[in-house]
Amino acid sequence: MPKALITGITGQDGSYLTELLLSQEYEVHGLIRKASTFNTQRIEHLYRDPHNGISNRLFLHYGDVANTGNLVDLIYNVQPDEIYHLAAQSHVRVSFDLPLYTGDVTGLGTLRILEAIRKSGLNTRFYQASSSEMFGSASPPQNEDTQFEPQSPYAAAKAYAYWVTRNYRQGYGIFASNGILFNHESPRRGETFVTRKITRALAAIKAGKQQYLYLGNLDAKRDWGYAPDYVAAMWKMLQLDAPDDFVIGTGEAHSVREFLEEAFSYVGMDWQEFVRIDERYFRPNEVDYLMADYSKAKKVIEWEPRVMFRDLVRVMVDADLEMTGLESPGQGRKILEQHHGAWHRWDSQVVEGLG
Ligand code: NAP
Ligand code: F7E
Repeated sequence: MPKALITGITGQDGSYLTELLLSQEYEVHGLIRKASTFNTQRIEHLYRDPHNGISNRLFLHYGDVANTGNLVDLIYNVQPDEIYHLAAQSHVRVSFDLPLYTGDVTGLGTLRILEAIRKSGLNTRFYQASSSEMFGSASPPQNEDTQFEPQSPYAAAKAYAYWVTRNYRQGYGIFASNGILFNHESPRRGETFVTRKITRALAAIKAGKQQYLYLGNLDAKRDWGYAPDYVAAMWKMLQLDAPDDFVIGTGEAHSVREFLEEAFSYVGMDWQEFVRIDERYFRPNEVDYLMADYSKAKKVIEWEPRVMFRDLVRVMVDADLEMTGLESPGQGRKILEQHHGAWHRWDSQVVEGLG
């Protein structure tokens, strides 16, 4: 039985990747932070129920990627075949408020794990969660050959992590790959990222619990895909004969304004009546336009996105309406049943889809 270690298992991607690996009969180990409040909601459905037949293949370990000793012990004790390093301070706006912390966790965290692998002498395959933010102000479309022009402490930390991953691959022969993922979203997306902030607010406004939605720059364009499609790409990268780096995205870009238009019009509302601009959400530097050229991934790992922009918006709106106790138009649910054979929700019923 292959063994995987996931850092960031409690995050959006960590939860979907766990479901994928468990469905492929992996034994999955996850690093979680000790918190005074619950931080395991996204994976609760996987490990809480002793009768689901999978919780005996899922193991959680306390730790922190800022803590070198704990990572060395964990990797030595678990001896994973594959490590998916997803843990990060992942919010770009927050990285301007916490630049040193972000550098330590998001940048040096990667080096700590690579060093632990090197010192352990294990033949572990390593996945680094690199980001399209590294491209920053480089012109679209961006691919593996595009030069990085990072525009935030987050992006600079990710660029550092990208390069040490390549250094350890070239210098020490470690199977270490970078997935350069463009924005990917879902009903499990953190509530302060713009897509989820919009779909949650839309549901709260419809339920009469919120009057306005306050946002920052509506002109930024992003290449938004669906997170479960993207975790499949991570896994595919580590199944290759040799390590390599890949851009993953949809090849389509839309502005925040277009996201608002698509979401509100789906439920027959006019976003302009409800959205207000608040300067607090502007960033010292903005990334204007990201759009992936994922042709290398299409060719080499045979990866393609299944859920595109309009459908993604519908999936997220349906999910937030239903989680607020409202009826949804249901198009999103239909799309997921068609593409994924299951309806992934925040409190996930995707267990049905596990083998
Ligand atoms: P996320 O939802 O913000 O999850 C981040 C995870 O990292 C959480 O499990 C968090 O734990 C954990 N974490 C944070 N600091 C930690 C620390 N010091 N030690 C141990 N764990 C720590 O992020 P995501 O959207 O799933 O993204 C996964 C990874 O891909 C991140 O590295 C992100 O930067 C990168 N990425 C994301 C996107 C995207 O569009 N989603 C695109 C490109 C790259 P808690 O639950 O305890 O906070
Ligand atoms: O912002 C604009 C904001 O925070 C998207 C992370 O997963 O993807 C994510 O980073 C755009 C930006 O994502 C608000 O200025 C307007 O232009 O949802 P976001 P991000 O910064 O693109 C990359 C690939 C990652 O790697 C990161 O980890 O939306 N925007 N108004 C706003 N953004 C937020 N958060 N909140 C607003 O009110």
